[in-house]
Amino acid sequence: GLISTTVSSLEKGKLYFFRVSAENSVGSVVSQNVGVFTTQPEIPVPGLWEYCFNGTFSDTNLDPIDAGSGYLTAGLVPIKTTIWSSNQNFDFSEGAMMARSGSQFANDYYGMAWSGALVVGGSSPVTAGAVSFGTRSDDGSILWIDVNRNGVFEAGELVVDNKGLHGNVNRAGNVTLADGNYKWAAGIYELDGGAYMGVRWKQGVETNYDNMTFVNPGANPGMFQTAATFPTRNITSPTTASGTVGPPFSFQITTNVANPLFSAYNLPPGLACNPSTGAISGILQTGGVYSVTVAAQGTTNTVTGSL
Ligand SMILES: [Ca+2]
Ligand SMILES: [Ca+2]
Ligand SMILES: [Ca+2]
Repeated sequence: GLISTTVSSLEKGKLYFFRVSAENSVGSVVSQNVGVFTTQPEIPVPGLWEYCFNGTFSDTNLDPIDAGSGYLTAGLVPIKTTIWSSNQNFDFSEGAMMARSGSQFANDYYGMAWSGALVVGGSSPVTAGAVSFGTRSDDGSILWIDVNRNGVFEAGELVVDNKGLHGNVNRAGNVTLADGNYKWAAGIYELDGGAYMGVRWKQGVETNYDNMTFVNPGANPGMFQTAATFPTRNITSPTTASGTVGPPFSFQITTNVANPLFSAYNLPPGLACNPSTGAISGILQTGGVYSVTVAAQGTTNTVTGSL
């Protein structure tokens, strides 16, 4: 019969599988074929995601910010998440940060993070070439840019390293970027005592935070969007293949997804897919028509195709 169900908590841009089962008083059966689908990536809007965290945090929540115990992993649940797109300088006193949390954290033991994508070129005030960023913070702060656009922040992409327990300290860094959009994130934690977080930027190479201007997603339309977008990717191999029972069968899955992990579902008996090469091979055991789903998972794209 026709059935429907609602599944929540799915993540963006991921590959999911399902089977259906039916049961009665005699027993149950589970569908032989696996259903495969991918969720859509986030559709960006102007601004930056802003997250407030309540608790005792340290450098490990900033470095790396999207892995391990970092703020932007599934392991930490923010007490408040908003999209910041108002005309307001990135110039937050302790009182300002407490207000942004809706007074959900007190004056000590909290953290904040901001994520989205920096847009270079087009209508953005940021143009291709060297771009500098700086933070002034009490306590530690960082600023990451996914310079190589592979969807994750890596060691060489920590643009501003202002970590550590300290009073107000200025730090700056710079990167060279081409036109496009780049995953961008900043974060701070406050242990106790005073607190402040400021983020500034300037086109070109600038090593002095005081010579830069405040980041302001509202006053610089086009500078930030809430998520990075990556070129559309797909499975590029043929959608049909035929073989005969007996002799070895082989088929190559191809894709323009970078660093793909391949998989194939509902293959005829006797065939298997090599996850690293995308080669489907084996000996066909019975004749018939099979509907196979092939998939390629990369860091920024997950795509499926029919075979
Ligand atoms: Ca404080
Ligand atoms: Ca990267
Ligand atoms: Ca402090």
